[in-house]
Amino acid sequence: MTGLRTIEARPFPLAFDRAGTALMIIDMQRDFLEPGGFGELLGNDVSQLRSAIAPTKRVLAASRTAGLLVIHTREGHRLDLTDCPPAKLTRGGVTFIGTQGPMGRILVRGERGHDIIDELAPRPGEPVIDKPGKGAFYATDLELLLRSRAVKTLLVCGVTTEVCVHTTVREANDRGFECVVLEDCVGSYFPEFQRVGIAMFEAQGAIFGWVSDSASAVRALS
Ligand code: TIU
Repeated sequence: MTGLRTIEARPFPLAFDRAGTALMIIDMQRDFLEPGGFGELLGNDVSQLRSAIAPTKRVLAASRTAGLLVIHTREGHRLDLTDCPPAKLTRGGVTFIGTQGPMGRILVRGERGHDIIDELAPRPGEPVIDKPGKGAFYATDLELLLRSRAVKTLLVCGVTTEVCVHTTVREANDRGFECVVLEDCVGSYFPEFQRVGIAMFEAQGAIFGWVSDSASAVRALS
């Protein structure tokens, strides 16, 4: 399954080796994508994110066929919330995390709302990184997994573009990984944040990463 490929991307195409590439699907959880979860309780229209599901599903299928390492992440906390800093718990003066919602306790591990949506459910053997923060490298073993598999390039999908996707891509970029954000596979509750968030990756000669899309990724992997 080794072999050099090139993905069409902005600001310029990027060569990658499938053996050294991972697909990262960030926080495609019910708590962000379905009514009654953390996202909606924060006042957001969750339907804004759902357009990312179908293209991500196509990239996931192509990545599995190509033998890529597929990594899923979930934002959430321990049952006793000991890994949730008070500053996060009480943000805005209102506590949502840990309270009971229609899909269980908000952003708490093991609850229905915390889990990944059915459409993108992990397969047995695909690593799922449970993270307490916005970035997937903070307080997790993600870097160990990637280094152990000699991963250099990350294809990035998930939500939300300006929060957990941006934080994770910035963390990855500083650690020397090449990130390709697939713009139709990431979503924001705010159309202007989606537009500007995408522009920020590719500006200044790919200052944080490259921007591509699901069709280009599927083509490059086939
Ligand atoms: N609120 C928001 O836009 N996002 C988050 O809180 N977490 C993630 O982006 N996953």
